[in-house]
Amino acid sequence: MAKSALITGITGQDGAYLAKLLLGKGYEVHGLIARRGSDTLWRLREINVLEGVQLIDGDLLDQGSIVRALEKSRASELYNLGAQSFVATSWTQPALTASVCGIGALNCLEAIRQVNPDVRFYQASTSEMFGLIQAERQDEKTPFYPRSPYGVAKLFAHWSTVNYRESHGLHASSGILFNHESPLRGLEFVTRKITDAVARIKLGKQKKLALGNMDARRDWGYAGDYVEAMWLMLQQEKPGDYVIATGVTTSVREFCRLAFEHVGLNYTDFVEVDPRFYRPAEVDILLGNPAKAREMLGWKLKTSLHSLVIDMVEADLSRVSKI
Ligand code: G4F
Repeated sequence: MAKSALITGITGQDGAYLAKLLLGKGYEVHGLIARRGSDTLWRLREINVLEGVQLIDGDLLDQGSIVRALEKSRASELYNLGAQSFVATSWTQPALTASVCGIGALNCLEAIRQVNPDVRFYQASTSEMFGLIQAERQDEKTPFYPRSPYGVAKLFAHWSTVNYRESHGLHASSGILFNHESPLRGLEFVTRKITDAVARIKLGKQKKLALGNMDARRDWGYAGDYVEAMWLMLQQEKPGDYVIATGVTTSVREFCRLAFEHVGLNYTDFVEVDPRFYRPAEVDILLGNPAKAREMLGWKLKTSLHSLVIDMVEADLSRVSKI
């Protein structure tokens, strides 16, 4: 019988790639979907997985709907990717962020306990929990110091996952994923904001690009590579926490340079700094050490930042040219 998986946040970037990966492995894939947005399904459509997945109405804030989704899907794996994932918004909507990112994870863990404690659980933890970094390269042992309401909420979810593993013996794992991007990234995130602007500027549809802190540095990988790590975590005999990262850190400025350079432009001619995009507290630099994932999961990074930038710019050129 085919294995069944339930994904919260299936309409997001990671949800779409994970759905594709699991369908390719012969899983029955179910997605919990809160039908709030206007076209929340575009990513699933774009990578041709919409037809293959089964969508179940429900909300992370409503534990009963997670219970029903687990019963209906008979899932043996639950991937909790649902979130208010835009860090900047977490300062203007801190309580919503805490509920969705924090209580949402707790609701999943409780639902598993209620329906079937053998269901394996993946929690989408994040490098944002390291915030004001306490070590030059962050790994599973680095102390956390979140700098945003989002980071604080995710830390609650992370420790809840550890706690349910230790208190109730659940097979609950946390992937501490560093930033991961793709052509399916939302336009509010800096990488996609840049590649979309590069395409519009190149095609004469935009003149300037306004950014915030261009000196911030991130460890950027490709989302398609990272969802494989999620799956690998749930295939291990024992649950655990794993850092997933590239081990390379790059500034927003350098990302801009690479993206503009790909279309033969110089970013300094188009990019302006606008303090409106500064954050009340910044995470200046992130740099992960994925050694444990490499050793224990056999996880391998396949995509370089340079080829990721090119893929994103090319995808946006193709999209913008059709508008
Ligand atoms: O692309 P960002 O908005 O991503 P951020 O805040 O690092 O968060 C992402 O990665 C986390 C993992 O560490 C996830 F947990 C989270 O859900 C999300 O996926 O911003 C990246 C950096 C920041 O330092 C920001 O201040 O880029 C800087 N930045 C500079 N100008 C900008 C802009 N960010 C955005 N979004 N827009 C700007 O104009």
